[in-house]
Amino acid sequence: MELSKLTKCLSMVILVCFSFSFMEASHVVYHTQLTSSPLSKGAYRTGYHFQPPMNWINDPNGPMYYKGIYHLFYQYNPEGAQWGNIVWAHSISLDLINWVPLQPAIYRSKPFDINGCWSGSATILPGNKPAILYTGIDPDNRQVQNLAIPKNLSDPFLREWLKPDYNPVINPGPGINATAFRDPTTAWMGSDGHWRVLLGSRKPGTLRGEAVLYRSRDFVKWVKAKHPLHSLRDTGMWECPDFFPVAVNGMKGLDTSENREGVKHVLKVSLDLTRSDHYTIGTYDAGKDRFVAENSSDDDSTGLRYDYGNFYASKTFFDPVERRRILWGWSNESDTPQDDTAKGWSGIQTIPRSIWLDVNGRQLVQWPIKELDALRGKGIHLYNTVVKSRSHDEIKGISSAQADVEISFDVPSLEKAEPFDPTWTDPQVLCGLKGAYVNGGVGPFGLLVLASADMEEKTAVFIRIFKASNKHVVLMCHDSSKSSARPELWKQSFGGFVDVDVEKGKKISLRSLIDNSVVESFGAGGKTCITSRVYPVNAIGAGAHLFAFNNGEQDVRIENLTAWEMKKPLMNGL
Ligand SMILES: *[C@@H]1O[C@H](CO)[C@@H](O)[C@H](O)[C@H]1NC(C)=O
Ligand SMILES: *[C@@H]1O[C@H](CO)[C@@H](O)[C@H](O)[C@H]1NC(C)=O
Ligand SMILES: *[C@@H]1O[C@H](CO)[C@@H](O)[C@H](O)[C@H]1NC(C)=O
Ligand SMILES: *[C@@H]1O[C@H](CO)[C@@H](O)[C@H](O)[C@H]1NC(C)=O
Ligand SMILES: *[C@H]1O[C@@H](CO)[C@H](O)[C@@H](O)[C@@H]1NC(C)=O
Repeated sequence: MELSKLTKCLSMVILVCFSFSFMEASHVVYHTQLTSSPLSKGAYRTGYHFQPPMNWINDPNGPMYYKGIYHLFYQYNPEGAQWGNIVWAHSISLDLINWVPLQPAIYRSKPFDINGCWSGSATILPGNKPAILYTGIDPDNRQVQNLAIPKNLSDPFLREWLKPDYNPVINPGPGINATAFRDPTTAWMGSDGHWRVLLGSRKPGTLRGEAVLYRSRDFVKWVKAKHPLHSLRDTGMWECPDFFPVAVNGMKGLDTSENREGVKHVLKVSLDLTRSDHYTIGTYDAGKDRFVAENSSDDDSTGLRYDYGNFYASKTFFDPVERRRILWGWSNESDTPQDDTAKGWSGIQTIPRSIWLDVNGRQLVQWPIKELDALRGKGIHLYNTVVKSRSHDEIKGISSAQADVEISFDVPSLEKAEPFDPTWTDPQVLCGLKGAYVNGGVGPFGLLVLASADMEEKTAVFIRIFKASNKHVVLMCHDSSKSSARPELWKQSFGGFVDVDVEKGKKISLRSLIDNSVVESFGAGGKTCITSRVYPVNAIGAGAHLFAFNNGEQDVRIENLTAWEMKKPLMNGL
């Protein structure tokens, strides 16, 4: 089908969905709120991040590409803004930015999922046949794994899904805790022609997190492997595992079953204990079906993270059109459950990110998919502008509550860098200790976003450079401590170290996607990423301002800054 025809199709679907699913929903209004509160003004709804018109969402599920259309499913409560009654909601897109809602694809209807349709993944079987494996909650509240297949493969929208009566295809057997057994990955095929899939679990009676491995010849009958693909003590329950190959050279993504010379593997787990996603780079020993982590990379809570902020239950998929691997993650609210009820919604998905292995081989790099650039509207540019020690400058000329800001800083000298204490191993703790408003030597410098005119409210996105015994250490932080005039909110600061040789170029870049209640930042071209949720009272809409700041002793220079207003895409019928 050609693109124009599809676009027409999609707009028809929008109309249909409007009249079916959301018209009624929009009658549920909350008139009890103070009319002047940002909540009732809808000030926290995001403009270009993925969210449905209302209700609770969490994990992204089964992202895939099929016959010209991108599909995203996600955990959804059709009945309210708190977690519960979970089904697989379903949206489709031509560009991963404009989204059209469909009816839920998988909902509670059979004994094997009557208490919930939890997370899972899609696999494209030979002959271009999508299949979904997901966790169902059975009448005894056991977690079982079910297969769902499209009813009509000629329908590129994949509107209806069948759940065969032979489900569940995987039961929690001996050695498995039936309430700690969930979130099947996309399956991959070994050289023996058999499928493999991972499930997140925790070894009964221990704190050992594990990625349990199952094999199948026909995708229906699954047999547990003797050993997990990988496990690690003291990490607690592993949720939402993700396992995929990455090319050692280049930015191109690989299909999940690819395994050859010049390929490494990534294992990501979501640690229920810390509510954060961690990944490990390593080697997949296909003969033994074991994952061997590299020494540079540790899969406990000290290891690498896609995102050092509010980002969880992420999942990747391979986009065969652009040959890239794309990452989705859930960013939860950090206001209160009462706020969520008043807002009528809770949770967003972060902007889809392309991911690839860094040239240094030690970590992944992430960057917002290029399709996002189509939303850039009015823009302003600054070149060669000094941000003096202990100063801030407003970046005027655009409306910045919904914006994309790219900035590159020159750091003329590192002489004044503060000494690095080697006991500072936790970047989040360090960002709490050395926040944006604690003066430093080289940095803190960066952006103040979602700032009120009087600067009482502001969220800082910044860099701070330290001098360790043999090198410089670069820290990137989000400081949310002054993000809102409301004292009762959770205003956790977040941080990550940035693995760059700052002595060499004496430059560092930041990009922030600002979207009303979310700030999603990419340091050093996507080496370190942080997402925060913030809820200002005054820095909303036209009241949101943008500043460059420097609370270090050393002057820094903006080599180049571009800031764009961001337009609103079609977002699930709104
Ligand atoms: C399957 O989908 C195609 C494309 O949307 C449609 O033309 C056809 O009628 C559908 N078949 C059935 C049995 O629903
Ligand atoms: C099984 O999992 C549940 C839920 O995580 C947990 O409360 C329970 O302690 C686990 N049982 C064992 C034996 O580990
Ligand atoms: C880590 O591995 C690299 C090469 O794979 C090796 O050169 C290095 O010595 C190892 N480091 C440690 C601490 O084991
Ligand atoms: C400045 O940034 C813009 C957008 O990121 C880029 O297109 C341009 O090439 C940059 N200019 C310089 C001088 O680096
Ligand atoms: C998101 O919300 C914050 C604040 O309430 C919690 O501290 C986090 O644990 C929570 N994150 C997830 C993944 O649930």
